[in-house]
Amino acid sequence: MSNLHHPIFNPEKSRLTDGDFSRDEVRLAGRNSGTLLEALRWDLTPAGMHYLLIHFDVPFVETADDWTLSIGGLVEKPLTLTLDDLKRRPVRSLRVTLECAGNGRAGLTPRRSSQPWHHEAVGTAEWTGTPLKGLLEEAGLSPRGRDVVFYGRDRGFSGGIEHDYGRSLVPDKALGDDVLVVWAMNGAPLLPQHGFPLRLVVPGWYGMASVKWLDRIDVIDRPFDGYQQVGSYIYRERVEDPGTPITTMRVKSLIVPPGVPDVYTRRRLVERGRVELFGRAWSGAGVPIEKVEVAVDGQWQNARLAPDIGRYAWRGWRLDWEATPGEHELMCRATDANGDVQPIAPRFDMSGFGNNAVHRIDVTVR
Ligand SMILES: Nc1nc2c(c(=O)[nH]1)N[C@H]1C(S)=C(S)[C@@H](COP(=O)(O)O)O[C@H]1N2
Ligand SMILES: [Mo]
Repeated sequence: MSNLHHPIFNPEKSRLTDGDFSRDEVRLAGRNSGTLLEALRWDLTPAGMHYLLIHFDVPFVETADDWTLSIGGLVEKPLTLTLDDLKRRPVRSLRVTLECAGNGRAGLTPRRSSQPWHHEAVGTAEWTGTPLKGLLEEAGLSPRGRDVVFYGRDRGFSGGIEHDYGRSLVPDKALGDDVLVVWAMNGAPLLPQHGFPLRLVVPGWYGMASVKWLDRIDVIDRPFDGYQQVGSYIYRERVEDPGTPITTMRVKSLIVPPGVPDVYTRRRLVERGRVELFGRAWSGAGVPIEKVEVAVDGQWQNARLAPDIGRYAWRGWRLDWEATPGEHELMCRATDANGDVQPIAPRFDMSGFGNNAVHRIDVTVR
């Protein structure tokens, strides 16, 4: 079932490059679209504009009628639930900002050959479902349960290992109030590419934890050692580092590019005079944003924060800029309530994870 090795699927762990984007990277970029930076204006990213990250193939699921979620392993009462069973349970909606842990990978030198995100692998949606906690309580976790594993219906090879997409949470985390088993996004059924008909949403964590096409939960007596848990999603500065498992999102912010773009280079042209700069800032684990600063040509000023739209959702920010003719560089930098602040330069990671360096945009003012 798992851990099957096949000679034509080579482990890709240490594939670093600093050259042009390869055909494989471009193909991945076409499959996994990002949220357009101008779409950061919406509090809730419209579903068709929300970024996508699909490791394998989107499973072909025409109807939710025969979908079931099974909960088994070290539980007192194994459960098999249909979508209707789930929808009769307590319903909860949460606004959640999801960001891919690989967001910003393309900004590192060298970079890992993988999905070449620049800045756009982040979006915010209102997810509706039922708390995972209630399901696990009904099934009754055995005291021997050490890890709760979530499997999607998608399957493929990564690092030479064939597996169903699977991720785990320790029981304490899985039994938290805010982890949801979700069937709707922004008030509509999940789109196929976002996990139809059912997915997990783990607020405050990078996206990999929010398993799509969720059909099986397995409680096990040891830490889960599936590929997506131990073979990937580990911060490592060098191949030989044991590394640190990736969990919550790092503090980060982005600017909606002002003015108008060049179609190919995306270089911006801005008219002189007052320009309202707008962007978003977020952090992980429900930690609020404390401040956002914006630099024009290296001079930092505080931006105004827009109203809070939810504990796990990004925060809007604004700054009025008197744009003067010439070439300018804009940057933004967020600080969260823990005092964590974005670095100016990216810190290197072997797999290109967790790059939360400040966002920079060059503009020409006319
Ligand atoms: N089953 C399954 N779940 C998955 C993935 C996947 O490939 N398969 N990708 C993960 C990753 S890495 C991210 S960033 C988020 C992306 O969610 P979205 O495509 O709905 O934005 O889904 C996560 N859940
Ligand atoms: Mo991701």
